[in-house]
Amino acid sequence: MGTMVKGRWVEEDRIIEDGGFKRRPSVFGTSLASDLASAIRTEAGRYHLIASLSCPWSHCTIIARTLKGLEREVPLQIAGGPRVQGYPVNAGAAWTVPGSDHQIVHMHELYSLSDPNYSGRSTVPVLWDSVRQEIVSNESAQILRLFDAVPPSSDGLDFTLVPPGLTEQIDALNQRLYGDLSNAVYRAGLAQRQDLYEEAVDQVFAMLDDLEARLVAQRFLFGPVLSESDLRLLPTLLRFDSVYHGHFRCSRRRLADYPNLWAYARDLYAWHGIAATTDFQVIREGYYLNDGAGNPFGIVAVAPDTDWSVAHGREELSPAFLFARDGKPFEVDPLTLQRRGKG
Ligand SMILES: N[C@@H](CCC(=O)N[C@@H](CS)C(=O)NCC(=O)O)C(=O)O
Repeated sequence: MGTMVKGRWVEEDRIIEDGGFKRRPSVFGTSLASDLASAIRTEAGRYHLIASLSCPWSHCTIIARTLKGLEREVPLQIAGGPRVQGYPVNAGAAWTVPGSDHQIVHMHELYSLSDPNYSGRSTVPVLWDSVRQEIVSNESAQILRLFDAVPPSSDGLDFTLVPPGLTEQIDALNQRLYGDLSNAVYRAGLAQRQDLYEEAVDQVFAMLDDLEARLVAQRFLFGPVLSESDLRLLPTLLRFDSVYHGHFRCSRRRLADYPNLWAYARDLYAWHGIAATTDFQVIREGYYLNDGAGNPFGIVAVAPDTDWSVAHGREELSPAFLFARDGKPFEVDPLTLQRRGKG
């Protein structure tokens, strides 16, 4: 896969160094305007999310958009299809950039529209400002936090995934989830050296073992209340048995071999709107046809024989809660995202 040098696409891969996969830091959106979150609610249709259904970083922004009730405010453009020059924006067909007459086919064209001198990878997800004609952010962690800060609509549920008092712990766990699991599976799958591959695999399973133990007695990562860390973890679990176990050679165990983690993943999958953001066939095709070397004939693995809709039984541990913005938890029905009980 190529990259951008001074606003132009070059067919040169700079993601492998000394046999190991290095993901570059995102460069847009290093600091965001403080009024951006409220602008997202009040200026419906101004900001657009361009994201891929197979990419786990994209997936957590798509899930946050759904849980936060931003479908109308933030239109979604699905980037996907054969990667001729990186990600196509519209399955290879022309796409009119919102707020302009520009027609583009590849993601990298959006990057050079935003910054004609851009050098770096043209990754998804991207949050696009159709008024200023620029990328607001190309970092999923930042987009996720931004969506969380958007005030609720008049009839929407007011909650936060990052309550005051828990921010540091959430940040610390997110960092481990990224380094030891969500990005480590890529380091395993894209490694060009046996030792680096094995090191990454060891990290992945040490982290899964930790998470399994953490989830024995509590419903979510921070107890009975859903937090941002749960949303950061879920996309990797959704892809584990379908893709990472086989294609990325994280083959020591399957998600389905971890009773608590597997039930936890099904619990989250059942939350309002999340299943509809998940297309396992598109996920498998996205990876097997585009990500990772060693699949010269483009064979897409068949789906594992696991059923995401089997009852998870996690309500026996506790009801499900969300945090109000003042940090007080309140009970919700995960299936409808409606408040339960009084208040
Ligand atoms: N730090 C970024 C990473 C995003 C990322 O690496 N996305 C991958 C797809 S899963 C991508 O767009 N790769 C294309 C490329 O590197 O050229 C984020 O979390 O938003």
